[in-house]
Amino acid sequence: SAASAAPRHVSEVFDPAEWREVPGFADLTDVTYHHDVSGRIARVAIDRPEVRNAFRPRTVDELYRTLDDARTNPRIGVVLLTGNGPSPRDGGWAFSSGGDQRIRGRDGYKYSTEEARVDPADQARSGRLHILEVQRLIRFMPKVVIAVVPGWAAGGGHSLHVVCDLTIASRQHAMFKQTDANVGSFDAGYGSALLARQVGQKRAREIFFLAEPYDAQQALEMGAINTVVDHDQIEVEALRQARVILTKSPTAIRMLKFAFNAADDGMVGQQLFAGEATRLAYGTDEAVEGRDAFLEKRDPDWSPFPWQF
Ligand code: S0N
Repeated sequence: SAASAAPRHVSEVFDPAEWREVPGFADLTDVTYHHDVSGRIARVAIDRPEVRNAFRPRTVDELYRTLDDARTNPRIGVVLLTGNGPSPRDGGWAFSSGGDQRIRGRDGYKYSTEEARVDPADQARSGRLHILEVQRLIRFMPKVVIAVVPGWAAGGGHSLHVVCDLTIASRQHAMFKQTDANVGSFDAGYGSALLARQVGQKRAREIFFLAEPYDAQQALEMGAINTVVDHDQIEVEALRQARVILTKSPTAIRMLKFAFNAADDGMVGQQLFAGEATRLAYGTDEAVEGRDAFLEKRDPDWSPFPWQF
């Protein structure tokens, strides 16, 4: 969809001249969603800076909706995932502090009555752990997702950065801390296992078992993130990297992302890679001959197509 008017200023490091509001998303309350002026880069940001961008079920719904819109928009090639800031209460910065602990019930996170769109009687929608659906969307979308970390990445917010393809962090304010075990939760999927692939088993266990804070430089040195930049440059650098990626072949980037994922994603990883391979195969004369022969009710003529080695 074409982006429209110049947006309001949603974060101190956000440059309104670079971005446009996306039509159809005016009802968002917990997330902001923009496309860059070229319409090729999406910016999705959690917009609850007063609670370090903790996510409640409504936040997760909006993350899913905006990320899925970016996934299905054929002009978008790169997605920036970030958190708006600073907090109006104390000036603190965050990417995300994970699940909102104030509304966690015994069977998961509850939609509060304040999240007005949800009927409290709709039990099927309560207690959902659907941040994992957002993780899978990031992991499986055939586009590059960059975590832009201006402050705290803690708990489930830490896991969100882990599942992104690249991470850029603020030299002055980014902090990484895996607090899950402090509050009796545990991301036993990508948040831990993929982290171990990234930083090694000993480090990953230390990060979870001790729950100590690491600054951007320490995270860089352990291979947990890609880039450290001065705070006021974080979105400038994110846009720069996104624009470099956009100079590459979309098919090559898609195949590479699924290739990087495949070894760790088992048969699902193979399925995604295979799906892209099939899409490429459909473009060949050989596959066209197979389809045409069926439609024309004749035997296929494979003779022009050698058994290549
Ligand atoms: C991030 C921290 C370290 C920042 O510390 P700092 O800078 O001192 O700020 P605070 O004063 O602590 O915070 C400012 C205000 O924000 C509130 N707040 C912060 N984080 C949260 C939060 N997660 N939920 C609700 N409120 C939060 C503070 O309370 C404070 O407000 P006031 O002044 O009014 O009290 C520090 O804030 C911190 O440690 N935060 C908590 C981090 C945490 O433990 N997060 C939860 C970890 N668990 C998950 O995220 C679950 C993940 C998940 O969803 C999941 C994953 C896999 C499988 C299933 C699930 C599942 O759905 O359960």
